[in-house]
Amino acid sequence: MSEADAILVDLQAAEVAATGALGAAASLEDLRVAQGEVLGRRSPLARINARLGALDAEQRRRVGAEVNAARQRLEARAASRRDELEAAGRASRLEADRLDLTEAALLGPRAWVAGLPDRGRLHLVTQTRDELEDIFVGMGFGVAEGPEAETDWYNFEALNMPPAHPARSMWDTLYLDLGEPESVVLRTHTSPVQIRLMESQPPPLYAVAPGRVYRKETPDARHLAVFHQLEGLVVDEGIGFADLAGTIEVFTGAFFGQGVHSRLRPSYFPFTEPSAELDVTCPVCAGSGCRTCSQAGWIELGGAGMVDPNVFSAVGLDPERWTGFAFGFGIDRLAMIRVGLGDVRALTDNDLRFLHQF
Ligand code: FA5
Repeated sequence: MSEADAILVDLQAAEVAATGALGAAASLEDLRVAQGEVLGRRSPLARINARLGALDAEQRRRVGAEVNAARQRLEARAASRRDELEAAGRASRLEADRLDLTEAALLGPRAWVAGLPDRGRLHLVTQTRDELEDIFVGMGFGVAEGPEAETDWYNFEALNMPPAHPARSMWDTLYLDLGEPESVVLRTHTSPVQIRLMESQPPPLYAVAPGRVYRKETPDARHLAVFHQLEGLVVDEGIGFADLAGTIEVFTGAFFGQGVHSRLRPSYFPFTEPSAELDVTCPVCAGSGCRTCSQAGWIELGGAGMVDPNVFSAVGLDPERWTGFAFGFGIDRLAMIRVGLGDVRALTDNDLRFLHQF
């Protein structure tokens, strides 16, 4: 057999062995080693290449082309094996990351207490907001929302507080660095939604608007800097103070249960006239006086009153024709009272031992 033929026989054997070695690589690392062995400088292929020097020019060209073709086939096989191994790696990583949610769902809400995974729940404040919405929807109210970043007009001016009005200091305001200085605020209450409601639809209006509000306050046992309010607004013909008092009383019974009553105390808000502070019987002591209510028997929930004629004028409604009432109370405060919580900050501490009780 000529040397050229001998080389071709060896080449064929080397290619078969090399193809097998590449296909047998079980990992990317295996493949890297196998590639070095079958295509590297000390590989059978490299030794075959070295033998080409002994051939004459014509044979060298012919056999050399065969060696190159074999090398290209082996490189292609190495690349396809790499693709296979990478795809398998991705599939097994995905499989390992899979979350089996069925088990947690089956374990139920008390699972956490037993140290088992738990399916989670809504925050107490969210549960309270949902329940408030349900109660008012049951009384025929719609549910509205407004933006948390408000212009000075909605948060103050349209609510009968022109620039520099002293009542603005009732709310410690956080301003956003947007537009003219002090023109955009983080809303200090949900009352601006009253304006948005009256601007966007004609009376009669019966709506509540729950949402987050912001004040520049240092949190303490009864105050948060970010908390939630529920605004209520009714605008219709012939609405009087008794409608306000009746609505609040029905709501109080529905939320706290029979035995808890409401009362309205004279107060001042620029956007209502007359205005009232809204209290409910302390549900902890049923009105006899305890620590929660500072011995008063009553707990303050929010403010309320008849919509001021200036507010109607600001939104272009005729105060001679339309009358209405508005109220606004703290959702966190309501949740706190109902579960007998001594410190409102527990709602934002994110201590799971606390949150899992509700
Ligand atoms: C207002 O914010 C008025 N917009 C309420 C209103 C609406 C009056 C419509 C008339 C007509 P006030 O600042 O008092 O009023 O807040 C209302 C309620 O929000 C409070 O009674 C309390 O329940 C809750 N609240 C106020 N500040 C905080 C705070 N820092 N942390 C938690 N709750 C608060």
